[in-house]
Amino acid sequence: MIRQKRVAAIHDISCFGKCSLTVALPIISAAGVEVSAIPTAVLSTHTGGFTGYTYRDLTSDIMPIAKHWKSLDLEFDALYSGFLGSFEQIDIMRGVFSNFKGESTSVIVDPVMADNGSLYTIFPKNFPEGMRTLCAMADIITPNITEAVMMLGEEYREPPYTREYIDALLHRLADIGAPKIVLTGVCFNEDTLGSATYDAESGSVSYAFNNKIDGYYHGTGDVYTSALVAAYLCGRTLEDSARIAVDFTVGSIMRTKNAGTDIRFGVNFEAGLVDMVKDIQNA
Ligand code: PXL
Repeated sequence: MIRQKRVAAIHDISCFGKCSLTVALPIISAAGVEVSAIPTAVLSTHTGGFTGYTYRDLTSDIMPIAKHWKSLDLEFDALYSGFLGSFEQIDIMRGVFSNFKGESTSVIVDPVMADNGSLYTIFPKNFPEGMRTLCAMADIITPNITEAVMMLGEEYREPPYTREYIDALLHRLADIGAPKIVLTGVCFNEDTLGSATYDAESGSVSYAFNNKIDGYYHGTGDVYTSALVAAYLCGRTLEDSARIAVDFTVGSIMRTKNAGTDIRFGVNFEAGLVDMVKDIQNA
C-alpha cells in the first residue's frame, strides 16, 4: 500500500487576498498530498495594503488542536509553518514541532515577516530574532532576501546581487541550523528573478530563474513555498522543487498582470495548477 503523504500547514487564514492557508491548501492538495490545517488567526484580508481588516487571534487554540491530534496518534510527513503573529505563536510552534517531528518528518519554516528591505508594519523590530530560533529547528527554511538578512542581523542591500554574495548568504543561513536553505528573491540582473537552494550536508547549490515581472504581487511567497512543499513531498529533489515553484509562481504573476488585477488581491495561481501537477509528475 502506498500511503498518501500528509502535511500539517500552520498559517493564518486571510479570508480575502489569496495568501497563507487559502493558498497552501489548494496548491498542496492539487499535488495529491493531504493537508491538515491549524489556523493561527482569522483576518478579513491580509495586512499588505488593506486597512481596517479584522484580526481574530487563535493563539490559544493552536496547542489544544495539536494535543487532540496527538491523542489520535496522527503522524505527518511535513510540518509547514508560515505567517505567525507573535512571539508567543513562535514559542507554541516550537512545541508543535517537538510533538510531531518524527524520523521522516520534514519541518519547513517560511519565516514570513518582511520584503523589499522592510519588516511588515505589524511586527516589532526584534521579531526576526524570534523567527531565527524557529528556523534553527527546521529542516528547510525559505526566507526571501530581506527575511534572510534580518535574521542574520545584516544590512539589506538592493538587487542586483552577485553570485558570491548569494552563495555566502546561503552559508550564513545554514549556520542558523536548518540543513537545507531555499532563498527567494534572488536577482543577478534586470530581466530575471528566482531562487537559490543550498544543501549543507552535500554542499550543493542550485539556482532557478524565470522572467522578472515588474510590480509587487501579494502572496507570491506563499504560492512559491506551497508549490515547493508540494513538489518535495511528491519526491522531487529540492533543486527540482525550487525550479517547479519558480515557474509556477512566475506563471501566476504573469496571468495576474495580464488581467490587470489589483496587486493586493493575490495572484491567479488556480489556472496554473494542472500544469504544476504535470510538472511535478514529470508528465
Ligand atoms: O503572504 C504573507 C502573509 C500572510 N498572512 C498575513 C499577511 C501576510 C503578508 O502580509 O499579512 C496575515
